[in-house]
Amino acid sequence: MNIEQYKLNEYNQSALKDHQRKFDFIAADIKSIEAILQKLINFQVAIPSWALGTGGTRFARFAGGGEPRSLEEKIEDIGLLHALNKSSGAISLHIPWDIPENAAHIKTLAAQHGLKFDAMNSNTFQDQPGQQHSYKFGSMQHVNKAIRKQAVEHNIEVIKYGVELGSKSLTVWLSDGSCFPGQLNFRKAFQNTLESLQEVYAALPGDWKIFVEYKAFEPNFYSTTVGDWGQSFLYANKLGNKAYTLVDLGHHLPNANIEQIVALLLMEGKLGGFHFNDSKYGDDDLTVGSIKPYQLFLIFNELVEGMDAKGMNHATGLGWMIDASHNVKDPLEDLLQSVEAIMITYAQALLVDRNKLNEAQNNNDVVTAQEILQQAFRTDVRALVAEARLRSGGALNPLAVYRSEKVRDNLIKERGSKTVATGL
Ligand code: LRH
Ligand code: MN
Repeated sequence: MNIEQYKLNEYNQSALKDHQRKFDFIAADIKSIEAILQKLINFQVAIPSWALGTGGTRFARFAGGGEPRSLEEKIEDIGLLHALNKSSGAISLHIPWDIPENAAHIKTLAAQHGLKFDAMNSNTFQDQPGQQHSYKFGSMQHVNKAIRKQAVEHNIEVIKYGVELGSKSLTVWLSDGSCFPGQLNFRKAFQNTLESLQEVYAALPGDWKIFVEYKAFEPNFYSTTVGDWGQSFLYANKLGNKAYTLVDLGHHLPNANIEQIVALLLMEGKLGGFHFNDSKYGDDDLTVGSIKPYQLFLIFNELVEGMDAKGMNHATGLGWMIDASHNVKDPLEDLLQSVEAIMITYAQALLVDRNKLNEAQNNNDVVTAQEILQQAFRTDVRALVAEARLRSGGALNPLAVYRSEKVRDNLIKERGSKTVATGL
C-alpha cells in the first residue's frame, strides 16, 4: 500500500502551525540547530525483514492479519514506513526466511522505495526441510566436522545473496551452546566456532564486514558459545580487521551496564552495530525505549561521545538495525514507535554539552555531570525530530497518518486476515 506524497503534505499542512510553535520553542535554545537537524536527516535505521508479521511465544501466536506473503510485500511495508518517517531507509534480510529469488528485481523494487540492503543474517539455529545435518547440538561449534562445514557453506551462500543486493555486511548469530553441565567442552566449542568463522571470514569480499552477535542465553540455557561481549570481542580480534561485535540490547544478563560495554568496544574499534529493542527480563524484543528509555539515552550518549572522539560519521560508522518481535502490537505501528524512540534518543544525545560534561568529570563534580546528562534527557526533542522528517518529505506524525489512512485494514483487504509472514 502506498501513501501519496500529496496526502502526506495535506496531513502536514493541518499540523504545521502547532509544529512550528513547538519547533521554534526548542530551536531558540539550541545553538547548532541546523547541524543537529542534518544529522537526524542523515540517520537511517535498518528494518528487520523478520519482524513484519506477528511474533509469538512457545505458548501462542495471535495473528494480526494483512501480513506480507513475500519479500516483495515486505519491501512494500518497509517502503511505507520509510515514506512516513524518512528514517527507515534500509532492510536487513534473514536467510532462508527471505531468499531473493530474483535479486536484480528485488534490488530495483527496494530502490523504488528508497531502500538499501543493510547486514545480511544467516540462520544455523533451525533445521530447514531436506537439510542433510541437524543443528540440534549446534552448528559451528559442533563436534562433527561435516555439520560445521554445512554451517560455513550456508554463511558463504548468504554472502552471495548479499553481494547481489549491494549489502556490505554479514551478521552471524549462533544459538550454539549447551543446556546442561558436562554436555560441552567449552574450549573445543570455542576453537571449532573460531575455525568455522575463519572460513566464513576468508570468503568475505574485500569491502565487507562480519558482525559477531553475542547472547547470554536462549535457546541454550546453561552456556552459549558466543555468550557475552568479551567472547564476541575475542572472536572479532582473532578473525581480523573486518570482524566486529554486534550489540543486541536484549542479549545481556539483568543489570548489565551496556553503555560501558559500548564505550569500550567503540574505543577498541570493534563495535560493528546494534540490534535495537527493549526488554525487562530476557530477550523480550519489545519496542525500543518502551521499558528502559534512560538506558537507551546513556548508550547513545556513549555512542556520540565515542564516535566523535574517533571522527566517525554517525550515520555510516556503525550498523543501526532494529531486532524486534511483535506479540500484541501491529508490527508496522511497533516499528514506527521504535524508529521514533531511536531518533528522539539520538537527538537528546546530540544536545549533551560535552565541554561542560568533560569539565565536571575533570572536577569530580558528580552532581553537575548528572545534571548535564539529565538536562538533555529531559529535553522534549520531538519537534526537532519532526522537523527533520518534514524537511525530508516525511510525515510530522507518522503514526497518526498510518492510523488515519487505515493502513492495516487496507492490507487485510488486499492480503487477507490469515496471511503469515516468514520470520520470528
Ligand atoms: C537472536 C536474534 C538474532 C536473529 C534473531 C532473529 O535472538 O537476536 O539477531 O538472528 O534474533
Ligand atoms: Mn538480534
